[in-house]
Amino acid sequence: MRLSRYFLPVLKETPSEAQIASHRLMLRAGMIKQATAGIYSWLPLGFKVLRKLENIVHEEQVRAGHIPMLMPTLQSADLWRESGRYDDYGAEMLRITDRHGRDMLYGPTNEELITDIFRAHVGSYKDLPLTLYHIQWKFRDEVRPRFGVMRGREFFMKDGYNFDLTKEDALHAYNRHMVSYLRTYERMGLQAIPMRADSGPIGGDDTHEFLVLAETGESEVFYDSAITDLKLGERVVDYDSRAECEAIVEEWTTPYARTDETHDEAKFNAIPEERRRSSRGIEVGQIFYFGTKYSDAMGATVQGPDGKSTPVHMGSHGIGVSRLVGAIIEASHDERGIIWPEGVTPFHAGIVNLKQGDAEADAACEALYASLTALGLEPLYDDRDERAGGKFATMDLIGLPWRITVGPRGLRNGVVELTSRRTGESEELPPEAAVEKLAQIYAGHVLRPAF
Ligand code: P5A
Repeated sequence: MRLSRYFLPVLKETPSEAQIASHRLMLRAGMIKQATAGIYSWLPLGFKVLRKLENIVHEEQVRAGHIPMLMPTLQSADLWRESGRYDDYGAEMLRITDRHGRDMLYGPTNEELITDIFRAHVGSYKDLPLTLYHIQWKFRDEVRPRFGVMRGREFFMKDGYNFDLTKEDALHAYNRHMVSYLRTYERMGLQAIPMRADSGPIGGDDTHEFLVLAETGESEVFYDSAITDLKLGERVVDYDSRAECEAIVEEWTTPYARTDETHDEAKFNAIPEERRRSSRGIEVGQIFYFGTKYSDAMGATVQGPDGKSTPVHMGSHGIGVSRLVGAIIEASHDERGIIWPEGVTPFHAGIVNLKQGDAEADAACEALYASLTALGLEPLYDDRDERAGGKFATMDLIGLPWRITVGPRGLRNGVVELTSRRTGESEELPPEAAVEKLAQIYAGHVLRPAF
């Protein structure tokens, strides 16, 4: 993309309404614009990051054997009356009446809708196990929407639902989700720690929240620092293997890690003092096992191997996709702007032309642009006729992990400058070597979602 042809409305001033870094930076970098309280338009740069996260979530869900689909945002109130949640959900639910006077709602979550699909089409244990998911906008009329996309009213969530014959099968689904979520967050360059939590209006006893440690997080968390050393890394996981999934869950749930809702002072104090930590965290996902809560209420049964009708065991699993954009920025920025991890960056590298209009500099930038594009990378070329300082400030603000600076002086010596946004370190090297280095850096990353 050439910056002269892009739509990147960066702001010079720091918006006064934004209290935390990610909100400020998303506004300043032209990623979002508030439409009304807690509801945002995703401008091109923000939309690109959102799509990258969505893509990673899809890939990891499919890898775990889960099946993508799409349910609508608007739902009928009748299903929610069946489960009893129409009244229970309270003021957070946005209720709408259609022209025929029918009660509708903008879905805050989809347990009822998916259970209705299940009961209409699945009748036998032979069709289990089944895990369906979608990534769709949700609406919760939060009392205090704040921090931009972190606590929105309209937000983008991946929500998945497992249907199993027995509790043991459903617990395997729970474990499988925990492992696939760990991998999902790692690919986004994040450490999200699973912590025993409270189930709230979703219900059930078994639930873990995934928290990214950050001072601006809304949750208070307590943990054993040993858990921060764990990493899935390159491990290949067989998601069908109960033992493998269970072992990984065991590894991550043995060190103490809880939110304030379930915090146990005595257990916490049993951790050696130097490893006891309490801090703030951003909740970027949550998984639940709630047994037959919805299948009992809504008659979602299958015929078991013994011929008897039995309610299915269910769980649900959510990732806050739009919140993650903010969470990644909270975890990765400095005073100059955002620092995208390679796995989610909207463009792979910026090209800064120090002397737009200089035939040699222009040609070198065009050649770099073509070579990077040919490798499947997406460069953002600042081809505007602007001062170098302004171009650097924009690149630093929008946070591309790598910048190639091209100027007549360097070109006379056959070199360009490659700079890491994270470390600030630069090296001078021939243009082809810079391209080669970027190819190596991005090897192993999925480069381009469809758009
Ligand atoms: C699990 C999927 C559920 O709703 N039902 C379907 C279950 N869980 S949850 O924890 O309530 O939400 C899942 C994740 O969505 C994000 N989230 C939000 N993001 C932005 N703004 C909000 N107002 C908001 N509310 C929830 C969180 O990341 C949460 O973990």
